[in-house]
Amino acid sequence: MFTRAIVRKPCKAMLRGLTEANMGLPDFALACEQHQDYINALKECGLKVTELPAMENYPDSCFVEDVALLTPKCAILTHPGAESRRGEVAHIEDAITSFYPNIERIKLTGHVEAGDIMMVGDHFYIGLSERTNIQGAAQLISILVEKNLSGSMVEMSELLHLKTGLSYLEDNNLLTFGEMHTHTDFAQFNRIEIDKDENYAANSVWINGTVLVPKGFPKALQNIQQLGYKTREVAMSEFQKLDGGLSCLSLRF
Ligand code: CIR
Repeated sequence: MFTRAIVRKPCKAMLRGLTEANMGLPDFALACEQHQDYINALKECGLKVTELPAMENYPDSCFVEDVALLTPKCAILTHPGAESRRGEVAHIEDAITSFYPNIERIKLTGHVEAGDIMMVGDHFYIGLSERTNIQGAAQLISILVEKNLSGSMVEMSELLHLKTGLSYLEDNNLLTFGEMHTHTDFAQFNRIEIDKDENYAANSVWINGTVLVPKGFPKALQNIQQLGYKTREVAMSEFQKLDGGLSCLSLRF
């Protein structure tokens, strides 16, 4: 169960955020509205939410998930593969020190963005992407092992981040899209394949029994409901334009 979340407000500079989506520029006012509803959804799931202020120097800084990994046993600051995002790390450190007295960190030549990390109990799957390299993943695994946790690297080729195409919904249920549906590393899970035309919904988030699902993907929503989960839709159109999914907008712990 999670008790807390950390989010960071979107900034006006988000219009210059990294993206390969080709969906046009985000509407800042609508993004702020959607972000507020996202916070409401986290609160409805019982989380106490720490809201950090917008940071205009970092266009992608609302995607807080990428810059830290928060586990029940430790916090690890990442070293993002995207150069423009590296400065976000020091700012998230300030926010997590009150919750985690000892903070570990990924160092050069390692790169990790935590959108590439999926937690399944005590095990952490780490996607090797353009943002997360082998050196970073190896550092992360040795930190996890010291804490009696474990990690493994996942080869991938099509997705921005591992969780762009995967979401663990607990109870052995895994939402999958594209290459992840047939990936041998996940053969033991009950895989629920998300259709190509709804691929964005492969990034949904389990929080304390409720699954947050991006709004506008009816087949995915129905699939998740058929598994027995309570669901809460959240409009994400403005973040989707920046390749950001539901999980990216918060650190949950
Ligand atoms: C980026 O490219 O870094 C941002 N525009 C989107 C980050 C999305 N984060 C995630 O999937 N964990």
